[in-house]
Amino acid sequence: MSRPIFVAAWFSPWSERARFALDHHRIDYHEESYVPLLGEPLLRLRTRVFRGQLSVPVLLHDGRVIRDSVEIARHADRVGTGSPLFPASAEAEIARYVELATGLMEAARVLSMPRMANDPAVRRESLPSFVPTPLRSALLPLAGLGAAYVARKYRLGSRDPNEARATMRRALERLQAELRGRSTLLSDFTFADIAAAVALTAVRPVEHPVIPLGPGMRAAFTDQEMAKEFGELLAWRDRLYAERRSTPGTASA
Ligand SMILES: N[C@@H](CCC(=O)N[C@@H](CS)C(=O)NCC(=O)O)C(=O)O
Repeated sequence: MSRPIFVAAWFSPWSERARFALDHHRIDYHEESYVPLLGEPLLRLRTRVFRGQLSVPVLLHDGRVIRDSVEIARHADRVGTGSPLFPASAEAEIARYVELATGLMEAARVLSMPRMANDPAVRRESLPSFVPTPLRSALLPLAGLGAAYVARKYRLGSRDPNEARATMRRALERLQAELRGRSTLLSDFTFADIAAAVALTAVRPVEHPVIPLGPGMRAAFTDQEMAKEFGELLAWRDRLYAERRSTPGTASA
């Protein structure tokens, strides 16, 4: 097996849920940091996708191009050595949780992107680590353009922030009710747990070396009110990360 290349936005929950699955399966991959807007032409060339939307994460492996976080996790299940994340007996339930978690992340993006875009300190923190310190200030306008580009691409401006908060709250209530104090959503640890745990970034990011967020990014992703209300869910997520999240694929922040 050749070494997969994982193209990811270091702090993005979509990238982290695929990275979590790759690491669970102890896959030795090389992560490349994607910068919105600037990185797109090269990614289009490498994936041979010249039309339509292209997002990250993307996994390039043995001539295959896998362009979706859940599909990357499924690929990890096929080639990796960890316990299965998509056991056949739980397919439908996992799909339901992935939908719930993705809806939560999409609603949260409506609220967090403007917080990121409007704060220069946060934009500076969002630049990947390969950008040297002396260049970071010069690249701030570019980070701003990138944030505006993502906001346009996902039509975030046309979404009602109150509606987004209501969607988030409904998803969190369902997760809390369905977890019922257990350690996993289904009888075993599956991708449902990864999807739900990572989606909780939208309420308050986990403190773990794989996502080394600075204080500005952490604040931009945090919703104080919901963090208080759903403390039980966050405590579950923190335990899950402490027990299950290995660190080989530490995001290159
Ligand atoms: N279906 C995709 C969606 C991924 C997605 O929304 N990615 C966003 C994360 S913020 C992205 O790539 N944004 C940067 C861009 O689109 O240029 C998946 O699950 O992998």
